[in-house]
Amino acid sequence: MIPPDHPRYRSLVTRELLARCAESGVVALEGLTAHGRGEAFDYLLGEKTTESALLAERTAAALLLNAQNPVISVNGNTAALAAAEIALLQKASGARVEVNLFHRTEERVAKIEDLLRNAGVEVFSGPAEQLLPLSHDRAWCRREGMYAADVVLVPLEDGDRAEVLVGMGKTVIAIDLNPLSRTARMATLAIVDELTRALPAIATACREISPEDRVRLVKKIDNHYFLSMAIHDMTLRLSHALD
Ligand code: PTJ
Repeated sequence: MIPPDHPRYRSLVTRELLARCAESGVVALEGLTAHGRGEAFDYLLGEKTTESALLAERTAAALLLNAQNPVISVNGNTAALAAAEIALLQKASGARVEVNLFHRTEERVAKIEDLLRNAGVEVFSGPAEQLLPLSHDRAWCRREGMYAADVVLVPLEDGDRAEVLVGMGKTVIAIDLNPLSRTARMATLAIVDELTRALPAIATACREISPEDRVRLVKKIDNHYFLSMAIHDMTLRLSHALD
């Protein structure tokens, strides 16, 4: 039992949730270490959304709303942490939601799809094909889903798929607390923020963004700016950590 007055209450509850989801097979065991890496970077951000991350979130909203076939890709960690937030973002953006896994089994796909549906997500499912040029199981996706998408949101990605999707001419939005990760650097737009803060911020922006901003924000997306601002904010915080 985690006492609510524990100073790290939220973090501990989240870990407990992920441990339970690992036991049930929704989260891959490897997903627990991925979460730990994310937590470490979030410490460096002060566990809050920075100004530049908020701008990236508004830009992501513009990209999703301007897209013809936007797709939100969901893995085990994302489903466990943020199924309800995915449902809200789907409503606000009109994007398809598709499960795509690195540690893929049909059983895990079904469990994650069920979890999403129970949270109100309309899941784009059905038979997947090995359509992406990748030598691992993230290659499996749906022809009318991720394969046909023009904009793909990839939270907590594991690396080379972002590069492949960009190579296929797609716009890739990553959510990744690590601004040094391959995913963050390969993406068209990296949101360096924690998943459960980033998704509601994108959904809110989808509802509030003006038609002018929808055009203005996507005119010239400078991912280097977003990454360097995240590194700058982390460095600043580190240099004043013991003040
Ligand atoms: O469910 P599967 O089988 O598809 O597997 C999913 C994992 C997460 C295991 C897989 O994609 C993986 O191995 O990911 P990586 O390479 O560890 O990358 C995950 C990235 O997400 C890391 O850079 C973390 O810093 C970041 N991250 C972890 N938790 C969060 C996060 N970013 C934002 N919010 C978080 N909560």
